[in-house]
Amino acid sequence: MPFDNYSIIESTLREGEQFSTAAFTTAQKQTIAERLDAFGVEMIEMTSPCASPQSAADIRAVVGMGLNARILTHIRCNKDDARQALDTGAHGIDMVIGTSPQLMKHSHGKSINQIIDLAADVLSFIRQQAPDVILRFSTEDSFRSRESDLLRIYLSMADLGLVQRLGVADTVGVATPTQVGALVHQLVRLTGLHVEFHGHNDSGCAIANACAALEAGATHIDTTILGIGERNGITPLGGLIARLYTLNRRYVEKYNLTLLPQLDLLIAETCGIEIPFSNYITGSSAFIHKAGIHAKAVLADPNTYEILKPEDFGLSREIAIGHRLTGWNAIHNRALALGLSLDELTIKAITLTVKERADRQPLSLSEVDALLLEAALG
Ligand code: HCA
Ligand code: CU
Repeated sequence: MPFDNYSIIESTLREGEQFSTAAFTTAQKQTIAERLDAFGVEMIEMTSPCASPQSAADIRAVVGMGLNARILTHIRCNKDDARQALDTGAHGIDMVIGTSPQLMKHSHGKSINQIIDLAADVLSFIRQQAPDVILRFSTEDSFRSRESDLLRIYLSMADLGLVQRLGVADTVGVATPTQVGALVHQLVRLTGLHVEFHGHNDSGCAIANACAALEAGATHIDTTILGIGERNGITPLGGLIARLYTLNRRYVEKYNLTLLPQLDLLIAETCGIEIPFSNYITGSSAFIHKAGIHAKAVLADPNTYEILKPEDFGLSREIAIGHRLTGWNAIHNRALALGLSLDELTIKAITLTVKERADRQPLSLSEVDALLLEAALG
């Protein structure tokens, strides 16, 4: 069953560090790792030790925390990077090399045959040094690579028997769910290895693509908190959770969902950004119901207009009532919440007053409350 046995590779501390305003201190990385671990992600990916001296020290610091999540680091395809990664004591090493014509020309200048030989050499070296390290091989820009090149490379890597996982990366956010499903399905069928999907969000498909990857048999999905990463980022953790929850809440039961709002807030604060109003689950308007017709139905049964239950995430819904689209059911409900028993005619008259005043300017909740109290006091 595609959604019953998947893991999240949380890459806020790797891909996320590539976000324009991210620059995490060691203490911040430890806090982020600790909260991700409490949330329940299975793996945490950290920036390459080759990036800077602090990056290498930070991997050691996070490995030293003894979390349940496995700590992975990320390297280019060369022995020096591999050596430095091994020195950090990380539980896993994610190796990547560009395979699109664009990256072969401008990134490393190697042919497909050279890529295969080099990758085999580096992976064998790592395996000799660390028989137990979790190893992944990934192609960068998989969806602009020639399919025949990809299959040659992945099959060669699988035949070596050195890696547990193959990764596909939609590096520029160009892939569609159908394309992702087709490639993942081929790799699962041809290699029998675990398959990871890493998808950028340039054209808005990152969550749909991650879901398509899982449907096709992928076992690992890369996410970052709020989706931060290069350019406009990758599959957001909260968005993936929302997507899977709406398919079947059972698929996300293994995670501590009530910790999600804190995670989003932590990253927003650390990166000096706002949580977008439209964000999945934690956006400021995610659980606000406004139009009278919606409010009436939600008050009767939230399921009418809510596919996610706010209380499952430690949040609550709000019925907005001080505007021209308001309805008397919502105003009546507010009166009851204030402990006021007003008859239907009075409630309808107050509703009309709210609408007339809101045509000039929306009312705050306390302004609506004042109208209700005034009417109750007679
Ligand atoms: C990068 C590119 C990468 C790698 C993904 C992966 C991408 O910044 O190194 O290793 O799975 O999007 O291709 O993030
Ligand atoms: Cu990426």
